[in-house]
Amino acid sequence: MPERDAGDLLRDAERIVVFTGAGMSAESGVPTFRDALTGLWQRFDAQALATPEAFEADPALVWGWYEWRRAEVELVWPNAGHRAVATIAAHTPDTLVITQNVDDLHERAGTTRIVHLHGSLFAPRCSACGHAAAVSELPAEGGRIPPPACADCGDDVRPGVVWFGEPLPADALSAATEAASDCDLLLTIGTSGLVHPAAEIPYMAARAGAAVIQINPEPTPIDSVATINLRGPAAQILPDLVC
Ligand code: BV8
Ligand code: ZN
Repeated sequence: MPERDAGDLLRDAERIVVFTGAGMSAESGVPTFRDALTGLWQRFDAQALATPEAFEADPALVWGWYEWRRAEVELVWPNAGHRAVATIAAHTPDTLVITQNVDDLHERAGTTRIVHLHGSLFAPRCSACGHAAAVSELPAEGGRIPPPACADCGDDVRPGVVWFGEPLPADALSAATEAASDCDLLLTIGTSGLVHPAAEIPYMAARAGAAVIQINPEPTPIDSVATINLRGPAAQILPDLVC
């Protein structure tokens, strides 16, 4: 029997997980995690800035970085890859998007069933009492911006993202683990597979017997479990898959 290609796997799948990383948003122009270090922040290491310790040491620096990144996301649009993912979900209702990204481009492309493993730029909360805070007016310019005070307890509001050294939201991680262990197809798109425990998702699906399709211009550790490797940019490859 001729080997089934990615389009066949997609057409036949009944339970799909789409696992995405920063490469999913690259063609929209969203700076990837490491590219988001320009201007004031260029002398920092992203992994050092995206930590509770950095926020503790200099809340205005870290809050300013996230507000600048949110402003960047608000300037761009979902790309053809995000729209193709929304088409997949419309065609196969039992599709869950599990993203490591903190932008809202999957939502703006029309996808509704999404798990944000690393939180969102659009869900600030109080660093003390956890009270959800309003998304403030976009900053007029970049730079250090003192975080707003919590309306409930007055403590600093923090970005609604998961920092290095912080646990992933338990509900998000269990929904993702459950879906990955039960799907019959997992698409992994634009992730280097280096950040744990999110990086374990494709391996969970492969162990459970799912087919794994990887879309990435570069090789990654996930090559070892990919049924099919599509080497190239998501916004070019995905639309051809769904047409
Ligand atoms: C935790 C939000 C424990 C913030 C982010 C096990 C082994 C090793 C290390 C660890 C481990 N367990 C824990 C760790 C430590 C750490 C970790 O994994 N470190 C790594 C770096 C070694 N993990 C943690 O700290 C996690 N927490 O485990 O807590 C715990 C448990 C209980 C109680 C207390 C503590 C938390 C990790 C979450 C960190 N937050 N994001 C923010 O955004 O500011 S992660 C952040 O970096 C992004 O979300 C992304 O996931 C990650 C990587 O970013 P990028 O490099 O930009 O993107 P990506 O890796 O996806 O690479 C881009 C890819 O796209 C490339 O492959 C490229 O080829 C491709 N590409 C480019 N263009 C395109 C494309 N693909 C397709 N189309 C294109 N056009
Ligand atoms: Zn509070």
